[in-house]
Amino acid sequence: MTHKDEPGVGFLGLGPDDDQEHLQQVTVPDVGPKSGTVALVGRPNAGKSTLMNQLLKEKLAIVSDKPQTTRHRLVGILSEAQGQIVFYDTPGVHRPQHQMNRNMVKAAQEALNDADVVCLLVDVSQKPGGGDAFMLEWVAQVTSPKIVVLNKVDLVDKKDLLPRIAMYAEKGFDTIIPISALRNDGCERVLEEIWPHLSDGEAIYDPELLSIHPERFLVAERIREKVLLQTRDELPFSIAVVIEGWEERSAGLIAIYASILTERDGQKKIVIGAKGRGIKSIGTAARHDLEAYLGCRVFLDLKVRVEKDWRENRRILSDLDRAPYEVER
Ligand SMILES: Nc1nc2c(ncn2[C@@H]2O[C@H](COP(=O)(O)OP(=O)(O)OP(=O)(O)O)[C@@H](O)[C@H]2O)c(=O)[nH]1
Ligand SMILES: [Mg+2]
Repeated sequence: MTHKDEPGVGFLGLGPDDDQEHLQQVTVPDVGPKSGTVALVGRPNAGKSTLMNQLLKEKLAIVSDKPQTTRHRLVGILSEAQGQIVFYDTPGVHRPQHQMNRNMVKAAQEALNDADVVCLLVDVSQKPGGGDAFMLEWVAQVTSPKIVVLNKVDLVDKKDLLPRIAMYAEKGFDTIIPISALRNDGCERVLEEIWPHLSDGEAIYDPELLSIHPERFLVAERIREKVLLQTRDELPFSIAVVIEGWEERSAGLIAIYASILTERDGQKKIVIGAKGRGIKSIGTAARHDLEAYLGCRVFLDLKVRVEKDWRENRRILSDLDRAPYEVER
């Protein structure tokens, strides 16, 4: 992994040349002849990001127990002996109440339309309901090969699983794979089922890449993960993290200046917490994670800023959307 970012200039601290940076690098042996894209879609909290991380054998996507954790299409690249799979981790499909959420559902929709193979994830620990029926209609819009992944089997009895399998079989799905993404149980089978659907073709991205997103975006995401894990009620939905500045102070020390956006003053107070304990604990967790992730010491300056109703603010949303852009293929 390299850290070539310059100190930030824009709202997100993204310099003009940042779109040339693909900083996540992995060492890969010869990559086989197959290639294609796979969209991981489903309702919020189904375990899409957990599964993608397991398949990539790296923590690329952030994960939390709060729904709507993923807000953009996240590209994860797996290059191995059989070929290259480009995964699209997507926001969970839900009824959108804000402009941000409409963007999220649109991002999932676009990934679904773009992908060569669709992987529909279902959380089997939740009773089947209207949301699952909606997802079925949703994936029915595309003609690409589809795989149903029944996730979180560690939380249910086998006898409760069988009717779920039968239900999806009845709907015409040939491939239904029960897994526990959390325990990495059954995930390899997902890959085994994907490969035969992919054609021979050149690798889509440089096989050394794990992802295509700017490192600053991935860092902001990791900070946001810590906020999600340490907040509750409506707060996880109403925060965003922006990188305001990024400075390589010396070899082995990076200073990162980040803001946590909240929608209201009251939310800001909650994030900061009594005597600053909330923000301190978020900052400590984030710093430890970033030091391990970036492989160097990190000075993390975290501030909380109120941006009233930012989830409806197209300018802010467009700045946030600029971060995880995709490289032209
Ligand atoms: N018990 C159990 N928990 C799981 C499993 N897979 C994921 N989880 C948990 O489910 C929660 C949601 O996981 P995510 O991977 O963030 O789910 P997601 O589908 O990406 O969610 P959104 O991004 O909000 O759409 C987290 O707390 C995970 O640890 C599983 O197989 N078993
Ligand atoms: Mg997710």
